Amino acid sequence: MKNIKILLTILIVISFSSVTIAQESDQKITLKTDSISVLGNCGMCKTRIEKAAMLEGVKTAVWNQETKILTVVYNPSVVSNEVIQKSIASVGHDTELYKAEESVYNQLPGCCKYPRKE
Ligand SMILES: [Cu+2]
Repeated sequence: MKNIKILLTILIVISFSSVTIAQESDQKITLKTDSISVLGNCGMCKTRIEKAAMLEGVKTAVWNQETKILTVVYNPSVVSNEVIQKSIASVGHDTELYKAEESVYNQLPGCCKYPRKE
């Protein structure tokens, strides 16, 4: 009988903790994940692009050198896809929505001068 009581207590504790976990994952659903096409060449570009994308409200930003796709996880109530793209364009990298200024692009190191679409 005592064993059953202990078992019941354990079950109750487990069900309470799973409710807490469910609530936490509900909060995570408010984060958005977007894939953005960003032009660049090398590892230096990757560092520059990801740094520019890490604005307030951005949880993770990972740029794939092969596919030229940036995957961002962000809180849409703090920052937007457009603002992130503008920030990346401002450091010299063309995104699907914004082109970098010619003068900024020209200041990139030689290895980072990716072929631009016209
Ligand atoms: Cu580069």
